[in-house]
Amino acid sequence: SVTSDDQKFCLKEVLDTFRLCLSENKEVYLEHYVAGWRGLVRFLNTLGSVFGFISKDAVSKIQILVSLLKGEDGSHYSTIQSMVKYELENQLVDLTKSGAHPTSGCRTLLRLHRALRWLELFLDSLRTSTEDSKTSVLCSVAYNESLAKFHSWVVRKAAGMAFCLLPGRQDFFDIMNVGTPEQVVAMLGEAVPLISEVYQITEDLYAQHNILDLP
Ligand code: 1PX
Repeated sequence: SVTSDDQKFCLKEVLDTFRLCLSENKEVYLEHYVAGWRGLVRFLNTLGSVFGFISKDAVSKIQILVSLLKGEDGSHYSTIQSMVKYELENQLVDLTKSGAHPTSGCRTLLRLHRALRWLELFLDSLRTSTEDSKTSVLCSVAYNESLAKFHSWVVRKAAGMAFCLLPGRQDFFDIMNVGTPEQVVAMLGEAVPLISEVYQITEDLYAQHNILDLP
C-alpha cells in the first residue's frame, strides 16, 4: 500500500542528512552527523539481529553525543570543531589512558569517525561492483582496510561472521530502496564524495590537534 511504501526505509534520506552536516565554512554540525548515524543504524537493524552487537555499540555512542548536545554545555557541541576546542581547552578528554573522562565527545566521535571511513570504502566498492560481486567480500575488504586495525581479535572474528550473513547485492540494493541498480549507483556516486569530505574534514581536525589515538 501507499502508506507502507511511505514509511519504508530509504537510504537517500540518510545521505541527505549527511549533506546537511557541512556548514558554509566547512564545519561539521554534530546534530546532523548524529542524525546520519541514526539513519544508518536503522538500515543496519533492517538486516537482522545478527548485526545487533554492531548497532548496539553505535547506538550507545550516538546516545553519548546526543546527551552532550542536549546537556548544560550543549552550546559548545554544535559543531565537531567547537566540541574539540571546548573539550581540549577544558581538559575534558583523556589523552593517553582512560581516566576521568572515558566517554568524552572527542573519543566517542572518533569511533564513529573511523567507522565512517569503512562506510566510504564499502559504498564506493558497491558503486563499482558488478552483478556477481559478493557484498560480504566487499564489506570485509573495506573493513580490513579501515576499522579492523582498531578492533580486537574477538570483535574482528564476530564482524567477519556477521558479514557472511549480509544479503546479496540485489537484495541489498532493494533494501536501500533507491530504485533501479542504475539509480543506486548514481546515488552512491553522489554519496561517496560527500561522506569522504565529511570524513576528511574530521580527520584533518583530529590530526591537527593530535587526537587521532584517543583511548
Ligand atoms: C548501504 C550501506 C549502509 C550500511 C550502513 C551500516 C551502518 C553500520 C554502522 C556501523 C557502526 C559501527 C560503529 C563501530 C564503532 C566501534 O568501532 N566501536 C568499537 C570500539 O569502541 P570502544 O568504545 O570499545 O573503544 C567497539 O569495540 C565495537 C564493537 C562492535 C563491533 C563493531 C564492528 C563494526 C563493523 C562495521 C561494519 C558494519 C557492517 C554493516 C553491514 C552493512
